[in-house]
Amino acid sequence: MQQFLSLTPEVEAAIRQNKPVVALESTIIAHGMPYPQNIETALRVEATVREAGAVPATCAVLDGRFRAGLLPEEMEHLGHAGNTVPKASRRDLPYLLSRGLDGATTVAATMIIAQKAGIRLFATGGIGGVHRGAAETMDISADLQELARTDVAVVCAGAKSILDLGLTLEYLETHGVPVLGYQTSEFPAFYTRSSGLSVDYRLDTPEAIAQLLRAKWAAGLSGGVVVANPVPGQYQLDPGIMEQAIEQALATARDQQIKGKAITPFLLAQVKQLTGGDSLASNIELVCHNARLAALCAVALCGEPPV
Ligand code: PSU
Ligand code: MN
Repeated sequence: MQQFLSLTPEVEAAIRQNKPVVALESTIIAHGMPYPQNIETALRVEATVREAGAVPATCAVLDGRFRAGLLPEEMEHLGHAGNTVPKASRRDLPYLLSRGLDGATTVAATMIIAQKAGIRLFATGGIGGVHRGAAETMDISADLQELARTDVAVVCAGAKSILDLGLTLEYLETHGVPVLGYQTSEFPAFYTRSSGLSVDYRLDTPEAIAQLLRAKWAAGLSGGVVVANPVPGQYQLDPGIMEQAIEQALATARDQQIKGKAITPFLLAQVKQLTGGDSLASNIELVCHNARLAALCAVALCGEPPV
C-alpha cells in the first residue's frame, strides 16, 4: 500500500497518535467552484477544521499517488488547473496511478484514500446520488456504492436536487448505509434545509454520532454513514428559484447530450450561473459548516467512550 499512499508528516503523526483528522475532497476545488474562490474556500475549510480541534487532510491523486494532506502550493495547483485536472472516482484511480497522473478526487475516491490512511471522518458539500431519470439512464453516482463498502462517515448538507433525492435515499437503504440527521429529522437538499424526505435517525450531538460510528464498526458492520447537516438558515436559498434553475439546467444538459462523469459538473456550473453569486456564497458557508461538524465528530470519536 505504501507504494501508492503519501501522507504529510502532520497527518501521519496525527493518525499514528490517534488524534482527530478530517478528510476533505478535491473535486470540489478543481471542478466545483471557480478560481480563486475555490482555493480561498479550501484554505478556509482547513482552518475551520483546525479551529474545531482536528487536523485537516485534503485528499487528491498527485503524480500517480494517493495523497492525504496537501501543501498550500499543491492546493493552489489544483485550484488553478481547475477542470483540466481529471475528476477521479473509483474507476479512474488505476489509470491515474499507473500513468503517474493527477486527479481531483470525488467523494468516492476521497473515501478510498481516507480509509487507506486510517481517517474516519470526511467533510464535503454534497454527495453524488441517483440522478433524475435514472430509471432510463442508470446514472447512479459511484459515491453511493462507496458509502456501501468503505468505512468512512461523510458529513454533507444532503444532496442537491439536481438529483432524485427520494431514489438516492432508497438506494442507500438497500445498501445498508445509515443516513443520520444532525439536529434534524429531514434530509436536507444542499441549498435548502428541507426536502420533505426523512432521515433514518436524528442525532443531536457529535458524541451521539461518534457512539453510533464506534458501535457500527466495532460490530463489524462495514461501510460508511451519511451525516446530513442542513445549511445554516441565513444562507438558505429560495426553493422555488432553485427548482427553476435546476429544471433549466437539466433541459440544457439534455439538449447538449451531456452524459457520464461530465453531467454533475455541468449541472453544478449551470445552476451556479442561473442563480448568480448567491449559490456560491451558500455553497462556501455550508462546506465550512460541515467541516466544523466533522471535526467535532472526529474529536468525539478519538475521545474515551463514556462508560
Ligand atoms: N455535488 C455537489 N458538489 C460537488 C459534487 C457533488 O453539490 O462538487 C462532486 C463531488 O465530488 C461528488 C461528485 O463526489 O461531484 C459526484 O459526481 P458523479 O455524480 O459523477 O458521481
Ligand atoms: Mn454519473
